[in-house]
Amino acid sequence: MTTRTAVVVAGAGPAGLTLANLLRRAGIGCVLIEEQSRAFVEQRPRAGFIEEWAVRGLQQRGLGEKLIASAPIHEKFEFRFAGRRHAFRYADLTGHRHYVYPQQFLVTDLIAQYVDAGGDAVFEVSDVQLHDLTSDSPAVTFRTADGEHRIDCDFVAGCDGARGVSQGYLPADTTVRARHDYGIGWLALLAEAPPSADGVLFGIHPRGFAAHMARTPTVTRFYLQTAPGETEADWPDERVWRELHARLTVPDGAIVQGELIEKRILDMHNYVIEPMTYGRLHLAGDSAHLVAPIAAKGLNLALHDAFILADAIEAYFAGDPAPLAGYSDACLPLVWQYQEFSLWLSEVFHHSAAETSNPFLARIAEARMRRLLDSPAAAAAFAELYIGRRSAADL
Ligand code: RFL
Repeated sequence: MTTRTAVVVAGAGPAGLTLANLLRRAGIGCVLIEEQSRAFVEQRPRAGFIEEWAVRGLQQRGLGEKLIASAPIHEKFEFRFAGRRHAFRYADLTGHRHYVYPQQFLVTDLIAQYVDAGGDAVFEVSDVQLHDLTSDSPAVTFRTADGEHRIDCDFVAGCDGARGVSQGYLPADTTVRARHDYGIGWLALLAEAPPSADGVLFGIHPRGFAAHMARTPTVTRFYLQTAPGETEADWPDERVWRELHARLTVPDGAIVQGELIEKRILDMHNYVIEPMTYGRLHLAGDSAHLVAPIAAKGLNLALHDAFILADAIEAYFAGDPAPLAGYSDACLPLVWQYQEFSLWLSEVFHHSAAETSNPFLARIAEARMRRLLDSPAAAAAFAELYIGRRSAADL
């Protein structure tokens, strides 16, 4: 099968689905291709925290109704540090909140809005290849159970995440691949347990960092900092709960246990690919920049890219190529702000565990924590970065 469309969007994650919906609504031809099945991506758990500006951005574009109607709103979190609870009310400091909406719910909503309204999507594709990206008419080839396919197009949107093929098409000699490894892992856990608190708990502890994040009334996410090289096999359930209790429990704050339904080691690293564009290929979301989930920023950046790319492609077809030429430059400042915040926050979260190996770093982390808790100015600056506050004019 050979077809032609304006834009081939590779990847049905938040970036690709948002972009595909916006292009379809703008009357721009678009085919969305996805390596996994629809059922798989609709159930894949990942993010949960979406910043208010991103939710408003979806809402303004007619994509956030279900999220707004059902997502709980979070206005504060709690540090558990030095054996005490320290509430941190960032909404009071910024006027902005988080919406807690599991990523698979957002993906499900966006697929329904796109496919049910007649959007063209092909799931379970394999052997995706991009062609002639520096010509006026690039193409994407792929295979499905029905055979080989080729789609000629004007642009390719590489929204295929950190393990996709798109980023591999950016040439080595003109592309900067900036990467940072944190040298630690996180054990990402989902437990069939009600939340132990009404918000997020960050446990800063000499045994290592731990976190609790309410997801739904029956499922809670936890994270545990792990040593380099550890695997899931090093973390039997009994050790998981022992460490969660040790790192998060304070005298008036216990942790509710449940059955562990996900247990996955995440290697903590970040990268940014610059520029995010090569010829007629534009990367968006994790394919262009990965932010370890330390500060819960990746999904928010994926939406930010998708909003900018959709507007730029729409402008291009309306006769103004400048926004598309400036797409990468428009995205990268926020990407680097969020990367910097993640790195800073990582040192606060993880360096307490260096008590024996590097007491200097452990004391620096403690000094930062105390400044955050004692100085209103430091707290305000932190809150603004944590909520990623952006003005409505930026959307
Ligand atoms: P995705 O979501 O990875 O989607 C890419 C899609 O592309 C498909 N694909 C292909 N399709 C076609 N052809 C190919 N060759 C393909 N190769 C791959 C994949 O199957 C997939 O469906 O990327 P996108 O859209 O850029 O979205 C990024 C977000 O998924 C990611 O940044 C967040 O999940 C990060 N993240 C968080 N971000 C937040 O903003 N807030 C959070 O609370 C938060 N929590 C998290 C997170 C990431 C986590 N993990 C799994 C690393 C919690 C965790 C545990």
